[in-house]
Amino acid sequence: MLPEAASSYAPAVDRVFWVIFGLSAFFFLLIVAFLVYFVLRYRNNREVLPAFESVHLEIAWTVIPFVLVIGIFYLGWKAFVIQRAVPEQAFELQVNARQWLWEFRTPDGQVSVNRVVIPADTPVKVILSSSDVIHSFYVPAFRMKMDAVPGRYTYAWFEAKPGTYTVLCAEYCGAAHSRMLATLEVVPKEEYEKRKQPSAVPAAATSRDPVAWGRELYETKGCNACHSLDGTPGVGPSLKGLFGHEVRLQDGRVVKADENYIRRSILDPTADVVEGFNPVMPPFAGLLSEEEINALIAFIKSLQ
Ligand code: HEC
Ligand SMILES: [Cu+2]
Repeated sequence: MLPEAASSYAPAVDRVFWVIFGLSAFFFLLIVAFLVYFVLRYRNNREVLPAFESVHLEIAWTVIPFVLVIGIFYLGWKAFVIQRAVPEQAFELQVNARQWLWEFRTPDGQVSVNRVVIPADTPVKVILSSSDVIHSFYVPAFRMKMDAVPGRYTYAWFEAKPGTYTVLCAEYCGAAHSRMLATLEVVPKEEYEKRKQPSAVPAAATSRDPVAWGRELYETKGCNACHSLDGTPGVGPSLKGLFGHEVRLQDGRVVKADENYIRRSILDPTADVVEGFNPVMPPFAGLLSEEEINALIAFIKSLQ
């Protein structure tokens, strides 16, 4: 009755569904059965029944639902935690949503629209962004759904068996989200290595290697005036080894330099000022396209 369960955690999600469904069906039938019984049994009864109290009954109808609800929470929590904890060394699939299509970018440089080939039996981290409005990346066969939100990155992951799966946009608040269909072609690892093709989109900027493009932007946008690549601090901190490390900020917070942090540091530098530096970096909001920001982040990531 449910769609094929094609990701590693789909059975855990289905278990929660069936438990909740089963409990709901059981109590629905029980209540309807009593309802029908009482309606028939007391249909001619005019006398007022004496008041009835039972401490045992009250304890039972408090404790039993409590145990059931906590049980549902426990199962749901277990499935949720698996979905949020991305395994190390995952294959990073960048997905950018736009009115009205999905743009995919794989670590080996494939760029494509509405169709992507990815390896099977490999943890795949989906890093979502949006160029315009909120979209929602939904793969029913994986039991996976995550919003793509303009101005930030969100993530989800899956490990799928080989097959061809449909991606839907589950954000139904605009004209054509429901037509944003894409296909994930999950193929065995060896076949993936063979099928890796150069970009399917010939368009100028989008098919460029993001790391090389990011390096070029680092120079043309003047980042090199303040940021070195060799670890020596200048006007600003060196970008070498930044990604994935912890950064101590002026206001005492310690944050992890992930994609969102780097994005914010570029677009709105005074939001997180690095300890020991003056807030002199100009904000780049509005000066870089979404693709350029992604390229700069890919470049900074490569500086390990
Ligand atoms: C005028 C000098 C200047 C320019 C130009 C500049 N920055 Fe900065 N940048 C800084 C300073 C100073 C800081 C540290 C203070 C802060 O966090 O605002 C910083 C912080 C950062 C950080 C956070 C670093 C960390 O260690 O946490 C990143 C990432 C960054 N800049 C990227 C860029 C990129 C990409 C560009 C080019 C598009 C750029 N910067 C251009 C001066 C500059
Ligand atoms: Cu959409």
